[in-house]
Amino acid sequence: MKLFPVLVMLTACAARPQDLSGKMFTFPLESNRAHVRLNASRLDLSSLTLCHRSFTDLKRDHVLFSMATPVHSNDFLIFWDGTNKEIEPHIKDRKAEFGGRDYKPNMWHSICSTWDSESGLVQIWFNGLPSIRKFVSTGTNIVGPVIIILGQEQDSHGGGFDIKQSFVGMMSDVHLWDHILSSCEIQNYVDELNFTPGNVLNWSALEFEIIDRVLIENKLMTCH
Ligand SMILES: *[C@@H]1O[C@H](CO)[C@@H](O)[C@H](O)[C@H]1NC(C)=O
Ligand SMILES: *[C@@H]1O[C@H](CO)[C@@H](O)[C@H](O)[C@H]1NC(C)=O
Ligand SMILES: [Ca+2]
Repeated sequence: MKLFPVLVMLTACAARPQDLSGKMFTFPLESNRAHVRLNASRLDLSSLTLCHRSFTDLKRDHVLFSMATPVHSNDFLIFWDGTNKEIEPHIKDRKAEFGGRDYKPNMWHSICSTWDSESGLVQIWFNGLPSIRKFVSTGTNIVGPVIIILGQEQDSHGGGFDIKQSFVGMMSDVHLWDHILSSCEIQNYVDELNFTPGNVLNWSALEFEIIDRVLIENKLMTCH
């Protein structure tokens, strides 16, 4: 009899989106468990833009964003390859490699990635600087019961974490749109000016669940 009100309360908490403006997730230790699971409200994407800011001192491989479906564990993954010093967007288990980016430790980096299923082209904007557009995967949408995770890289749908690919540091301003943003919209995101929040993932109305040691803290600002 006592269970009923408790269950109602938990459901209400899980369903309520939170405004994380001015906040960040802090991933304070290396683990194969700590992560944040995000709930996307709609998913059938024929094109997309993902933007996020991250701050780390990791030199090894690490994940920045991991979206898996039962069919593709790397349906949409943003990964830093520490050996080859490349940012790698993976789409439908295929990857493109972008080297030559000044991915300095201990500072915020804004990374936006765009992809379109018709052309199959992926492009990244690293701190507002565009890459070339490379072919990765064409034809089919990203569709289905997706699981989106920050902090860990999925080798299976919702699991298969590897401590050597985990993220340690801070992450903020994660937005996902179901279309390709213009370069001006991306620049506004990078400069933290007015931009339309993501309509798939909206940092100002984020539904998420924290598993293990991840904290929500005020975003670090530099003193002007
Ligand atoms: C995600 O959010 C949608 C819309 O609010 C909701 O219907 C769905 O049950 C949620 N899914 C999970 C796994 O929490
Ligand atoms: C994002 O969330 C904010 C705060 O809840 C809301 O005002 C805005 O309309 C949302 N934007 C989108 C595109 O969902
Ligand atoms: Ca892995």
